[in-house]
Amino acid sequence: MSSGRYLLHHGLLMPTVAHSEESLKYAENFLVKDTDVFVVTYPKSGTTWMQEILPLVLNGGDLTPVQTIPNWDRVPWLEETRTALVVDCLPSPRALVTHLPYHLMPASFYSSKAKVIYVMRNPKDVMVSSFHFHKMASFLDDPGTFQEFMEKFLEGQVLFGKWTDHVKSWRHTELGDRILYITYEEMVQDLHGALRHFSDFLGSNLSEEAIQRIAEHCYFNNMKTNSMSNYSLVPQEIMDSSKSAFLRKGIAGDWKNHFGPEQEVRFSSVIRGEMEGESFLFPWDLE
Ligand code: PPS
Repeated sequence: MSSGRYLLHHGLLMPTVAHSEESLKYAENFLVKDTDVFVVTYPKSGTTWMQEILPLVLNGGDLTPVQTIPNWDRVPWLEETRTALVVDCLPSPRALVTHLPYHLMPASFYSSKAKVIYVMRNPKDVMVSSFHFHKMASFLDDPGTFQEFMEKFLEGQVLFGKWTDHVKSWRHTELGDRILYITYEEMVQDLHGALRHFSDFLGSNLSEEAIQRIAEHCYFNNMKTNSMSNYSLVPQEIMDSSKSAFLRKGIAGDWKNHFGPEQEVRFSSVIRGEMEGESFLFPWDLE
């Protein structure tokens, strides 16, 4: 690991390109409002997609923000350096994303009425997406071979630590009906249905027509062309889309094109072991 590229926050690796001691202090002391909505994800689970969806669900389907504001300023990451700069420009209700585990949220979050949408994705696809991201992002270490990266992923020597710790932390909360769980796979399968869920959960009361319009805009092939969301605004020396696009494939199950049989067995058995005793079901096969 190249030290200048990462910092460690409570044992979790974060890239210094977007995180600093100050931004993490800022996140810790952030004053959460009751009307705030947080999207929570482990990296590569659908964050950018939700940065597109959430403003539209909250504003009734007006495309202006997603056509004019880059995703990182439109729905900023609580823990990143941009938040302090743009927070005063956010419309109400404020929409934020975070990769933080539950216990590292700001103190004011727990006693607030802020709502949370937690998006989970098949960890095999998360790892594949992350592997390609490490190849195209010059601010991250080279991932090495797929096998080497898999071992790092399973050990939690990757951004934001272990996938299993993240999903478990957000399953054991006191949030009750303040949190909605959804999977990337459900969104891929039925985006329209997912949008209806979000609308009901957030009390947005979206019409069928508005949901249809939002869905059309947020389908992978359409969203991929939105320069405010596809990271084409970032210089090529920082993110090289000729190596891999940020919005790469946008499908469920791409892991099947990457994992060999032994890798699949090893990966599944580690994840299964760490999820033992957990009652929640996955919409994918862990075999
Ligand atoms: S990050 O770096 O944590 O913000 O990455 P994140 O946005 O969470 O994850 C990137 C993956 O999400 C896919 N994506 C989408 N899939 C389907 N539909 C839409 N609209 C969409 N937008 C982003 C993106 O392609 C990455 O997955 P992969 O498997 O690499 O394609």
